Amino acid sequence: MKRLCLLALWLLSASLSEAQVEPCGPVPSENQLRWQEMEMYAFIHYSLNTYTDQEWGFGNEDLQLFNPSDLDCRQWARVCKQAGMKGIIFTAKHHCGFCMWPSKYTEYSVKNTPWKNGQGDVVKELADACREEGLKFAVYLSPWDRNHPEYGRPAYVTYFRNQLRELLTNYGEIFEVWFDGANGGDGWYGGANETRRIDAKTYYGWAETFRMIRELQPNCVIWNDGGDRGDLRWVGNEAGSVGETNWSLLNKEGNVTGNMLRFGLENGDSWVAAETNTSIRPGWFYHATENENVKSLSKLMDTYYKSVGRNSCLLLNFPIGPNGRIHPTDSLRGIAFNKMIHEVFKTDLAKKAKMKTEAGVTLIEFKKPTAFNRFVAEEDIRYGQRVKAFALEAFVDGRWQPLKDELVENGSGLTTIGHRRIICFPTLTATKLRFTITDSKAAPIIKKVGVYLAPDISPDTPDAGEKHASDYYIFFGADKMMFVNLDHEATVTGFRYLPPQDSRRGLVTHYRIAATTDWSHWETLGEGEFSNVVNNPIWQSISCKPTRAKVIRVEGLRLAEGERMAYGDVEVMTE
Ligand code: FUL
Repeated sequence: MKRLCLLALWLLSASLSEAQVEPCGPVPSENQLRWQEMEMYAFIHYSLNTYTDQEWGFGNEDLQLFNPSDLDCRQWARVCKQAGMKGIIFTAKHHCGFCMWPSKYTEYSVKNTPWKNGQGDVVKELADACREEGLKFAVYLSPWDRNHPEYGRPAYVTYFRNQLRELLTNYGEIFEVWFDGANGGDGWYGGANETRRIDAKTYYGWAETFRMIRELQPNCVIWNDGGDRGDLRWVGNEAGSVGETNWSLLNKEGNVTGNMLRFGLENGDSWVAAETNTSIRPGWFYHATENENVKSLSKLMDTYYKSVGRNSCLLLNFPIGPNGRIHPTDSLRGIAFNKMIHEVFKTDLAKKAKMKTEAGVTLIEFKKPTAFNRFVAEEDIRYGQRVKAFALEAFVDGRWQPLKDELVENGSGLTTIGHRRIICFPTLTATKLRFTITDSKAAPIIKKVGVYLAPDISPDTPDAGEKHASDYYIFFGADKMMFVNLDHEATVTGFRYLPPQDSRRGLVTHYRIAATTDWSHWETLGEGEFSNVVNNPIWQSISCKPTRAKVIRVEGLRLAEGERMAYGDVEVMTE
């Protein structure tokens, strides 16, 4: 194994004066460093969609629908805090254009709803609640606005900036602004009811908007997807994972490919760290049909390892229900999640061991055979991200055994480190652990290594919700098409569908199911009718010939009622 000869910086950075350390490549700004330290913060999706059971409103939804009986932003803030979130990003305006604050630039806002007789301001209530709980506050302002008559023309950009100015001046410190890149084209647009295309790079005039943000909120980071490069980047999916190789770099100019979002760019010229966004449920907005599908504790831990554990921050969404509160299942799960993170990382076994570092090799010698299954390393990213690859070996039964990241399918997964890297492997009992940096852009500056023993999560773990559907990542490609993404490629022998239990809406009566390993070749697993399912909505089972699959596509060819298919649970049978 190639070992790098490292400078004395290794683990000793604290004893060197900062002036002696030369940065390597781009380094994070103060704002980006502060942001990285947050590690986890919440998204809250709440809008008129909550009352129409939609993910994307068209822009003509009736304002009378917004009248929550029990809206309580303090409950949101308390839950998020107990779930370990350091702040909240709120959908002040989603694509439908409805404003959760009484903007003076539009009539399409809370001020014309029955809620509090039009006197309410959800943004203010939440900003205040966050401050009371010691959380930071941030806003999601959708550039795409399907309500505004001028969308697509210059007047809308002025409107958008006016709204942003309201949000950045009236609600205290804002830690992040979130500009979604979605622009599906069609919308109500003040009654025009048409499709409008814009060029996201030129239309919004981002440079001027960014200048305004820097001036009004100098400590704020910008997340921008689709226009000028912001401070943070999307990871290319909403499933909750960034690449195991994750450089916090991109080029300032030029197109960003899916791979660049996922892995960053090793030699990028700008620091653009990865923010991993995902929802605690399949959807971003609340749907009663998903109450049984809140992600399980093990799925959330997997998300944590694949985001915070891969040099990213985790932005975890909690939808608000029609009553104006976070659903109890989501809050209990969120709290269980935070508890589990504390449980896993409460005892650093390396602290009780003898640790020495020489020529880039750190040897941890335990006093007695010690069981562990997690390894953590952290670079001091103030001086740039340096490590390209490393090795981990455990001394078990008298010989060195190489370890790999069990959450990575191809290769060992032992590549970049950055702010924090967590490596998961099956529990082993060893007397020594060896951590060797094998490739690095410059002398690595490692500020911490740690070794931990994570407890098992079982269906008996309180509030863990360990059951079928929550183990898969499920999402909708269209109203009548859902995808079930398996963690690993597997041989599928059947599929089970539990209809929604409390309503016929979305219940699938006729189905078609297909499988793929590569998203391009689909193998049909079955097509037909779930007989008597309306009267008796029990588990429906379909067997198929053994087929390799990574993703299952389920089409609801006919529904008992409604336009959007729904499910109570699903299960994929594998060999
Ligand atoms: C997406 C949006 O289109 C979704 O509705 C949601 O807000 C998510 C966080 O970003 O791209």
